[in-house]
Amino acid sequence: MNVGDVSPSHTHGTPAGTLDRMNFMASKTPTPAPVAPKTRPADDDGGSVVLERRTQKTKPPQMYQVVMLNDDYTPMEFVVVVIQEFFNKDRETATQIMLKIHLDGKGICGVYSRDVAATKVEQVQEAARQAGHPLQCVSEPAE
Ligand code: TYC
Repeated sequence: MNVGDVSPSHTHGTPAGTLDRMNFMASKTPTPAPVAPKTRPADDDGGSVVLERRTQKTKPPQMYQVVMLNDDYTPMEFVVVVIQEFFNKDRETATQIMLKIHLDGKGICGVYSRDVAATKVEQVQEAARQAGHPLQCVSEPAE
């Protein structure tokens, strides 16, 4: 039976040729759905799976070093405590870093992601401001 046998196109406003096309399409065998790729190794490949090596596309994020600056007024003890507190250094390491800053004019207290470095700078500046010391530190790209 054809579609046109039930509803003749010319009496129901269907454009001429439409029913012919529908009957043509209905006569086609549907194409089979795509078969999912095998997730297990085939029987004859010895059970090995080869992974293609891809060129690495992402590079690690830029890191930032927090650099503390020397001045003539901030007490050494305050600097040591700040380095211990905000840069998680033990007392000996903090003392070495403080002395390096004192002697060289500046020194690296730690290396972090950009946001963490910015937060460290704010914490140091706020602690110095509250204590009334001119201690300064900045963050800058490492390497
Ligand atoms: N130069 C300071 C002093 O002699 C000590 C000091 C060290 C200050 C490190 C700041 O980042 C600094 N009291």
